Amino acid sequence: MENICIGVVLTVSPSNSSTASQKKSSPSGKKKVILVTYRDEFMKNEAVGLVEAAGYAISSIIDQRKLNHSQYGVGSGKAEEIKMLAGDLGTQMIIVDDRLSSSQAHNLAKFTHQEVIDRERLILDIFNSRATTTEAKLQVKLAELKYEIPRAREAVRVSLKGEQAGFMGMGEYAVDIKFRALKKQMSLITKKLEEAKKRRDLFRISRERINLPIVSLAGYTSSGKTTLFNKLTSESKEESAKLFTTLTTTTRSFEPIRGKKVLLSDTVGFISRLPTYMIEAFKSTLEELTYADLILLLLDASETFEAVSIKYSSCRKTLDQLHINPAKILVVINKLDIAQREDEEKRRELVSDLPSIGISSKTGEGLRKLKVRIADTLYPESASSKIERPGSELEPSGEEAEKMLVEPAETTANSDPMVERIDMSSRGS
Ligand SMILES: Nc1nc2c(ncn2[C@@H]2O[C@H](COP(=O)(O)OP(=O)(O)OP(=O)(O)O)[C@@H](O)[C@H]2O)c(=O)[nH]1
Ligand SMILES: [Mg+2]
Repeated sequence: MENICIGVVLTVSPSNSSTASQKKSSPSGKKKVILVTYRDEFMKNEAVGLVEAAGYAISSIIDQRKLNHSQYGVGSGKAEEIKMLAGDLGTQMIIVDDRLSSSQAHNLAKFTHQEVIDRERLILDIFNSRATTTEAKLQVKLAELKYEIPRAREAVRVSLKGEQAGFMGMGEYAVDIKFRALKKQMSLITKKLEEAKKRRDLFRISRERINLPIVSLAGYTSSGKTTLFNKLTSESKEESAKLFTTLTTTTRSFEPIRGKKVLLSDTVGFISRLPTYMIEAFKSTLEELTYADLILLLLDASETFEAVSIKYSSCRKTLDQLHINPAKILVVINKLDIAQREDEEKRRELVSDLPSIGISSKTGEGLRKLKVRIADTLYPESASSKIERPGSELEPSGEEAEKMLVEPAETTANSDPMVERIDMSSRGS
């Protein structure tokens, strides 16, 4: 997962804007962008999904074999082509589907007169728009700072060498102050996140007091985790084809089989080519997975076998990074109602090292079997000993148990003045 990029920092604004007469937004009011991605179908599709999730309208897609040319990321001939295209289409932004250095982004923005962002900035934008709880907001801010600081350093270095106009138009003294402020924000956020982690730990301990087994949903973004969660717990959390719909963990209890109660957690989805610092920033959320007794790893069977295969290995890698014991994983092949039936055999082969089960969270196909599987795995003892896991004498009453399930992080970010005070607006400034 960490095998890739780390994008550009200072999101760079164009030095002057292109023809004022052209419409900068699509009929739907969305910002018009040019997406520069790879020729690989999987990467291209994923990039399109990310851009759409961020709420931009793609005016044109340019695919390239390489995006690591030193001056602009793309080659100079391609940069020229993009500049013309941007003028013709009246776009506002170029999104490059990889990591760009600060100077690459700056050069491309200056040359094309477009705002330029890279893949990581795009993901951060999506996270930003999705984060609703204090903890999620703080996690995103931390990831943003980790993204910004090294790039700001690079921008200063280049600026001092006289190769690039001053860092955000600032003098050296102002730059120094800005850096100190960024660092201070980072340590404040880290402290806040540690406090949130403590609250999360307390919450976990209270869950342990309930002494119910924990089932966690894991899987690539959009694999259907929340749809399954809602189906099993009768909840109504947001489900959407957009990537990264869920950013915070929700836990609810349900009975897969009468009398055999378990806790079910829905959490943030995975994506490939995510840099380590982003995983780090979301660590406490992802760590929830490490406490699960059973992990349902969802795969989206409606996708091509190539996509299923890439996503599966990406998820396994992430679970490995979190030191999850594979013996706890049950692979759930979801969306059977719209599955690529001809790939069934290959899919089974792909996941053959782990137990697996096929379902449709939408139609309910296979859900009974899944529930029995969950109950059998978590309550292997005979039916008569159902709820009596070790220490169950501590088990609180049903009502008390439900109270303990109120997430610690479910406050809105607005209730935390700290989040409001954070200013990351180097973008476009
Ligand atoms: N046809 C069909 N669609 C499904 C099924 N399960 C989920 N979906 C759709 O897939 C899309 C993604 O579902 P979500 O439940 O939001 O996916 P998620 O894994 O929670 O995604 P993130 O929160 O982004 O990580 C939604 O449009 C769902 O309606 C299924 O079994 N069949
Ligand atoms: Mg979700």
